[in-house]
Amino acid sequence: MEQKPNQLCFSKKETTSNGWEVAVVIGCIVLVVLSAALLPWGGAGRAQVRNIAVEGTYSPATVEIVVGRPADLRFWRPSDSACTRRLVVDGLHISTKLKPFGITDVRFTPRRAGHFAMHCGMEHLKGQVVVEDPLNPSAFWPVYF
Ligand SMILES: [Cu+2]
Repeated sequence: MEQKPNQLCFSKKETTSNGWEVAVVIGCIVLVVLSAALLPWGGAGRAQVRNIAVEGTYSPATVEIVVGRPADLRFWRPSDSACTRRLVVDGLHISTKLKPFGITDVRFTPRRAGHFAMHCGMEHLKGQVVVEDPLNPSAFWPVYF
């Protein structure tokens, strides 16, 4: 009885509201999924900067980057020990000297995915550069797929 005057209005409002809520929720999910999927390719021109300290070990020892995008590995070497002078990354054509008491930028664009061993000239210090390919995860996770 009481709801008779605005029954039409009420039911109409409810339907509209539900439709909007569903649309907004679906829209949000689509946006989140899309942005997450596109994130690795976002800003193709921007370098992937990673900072690595070189003192007794590489810290962090594992550096993760994405294939096809410029990378800038910044090696900070706070000593002049002969051991840490040369940096070699197998398979990525990297063999360079790291300057003592400073930062050396090692810039390159990885063209293939995989795990690449990173080490000093004498292979005392060891680490790895992991190049991920979001389009081909099997190259990145050979053990699991
Ligand atoms: Cu060494």
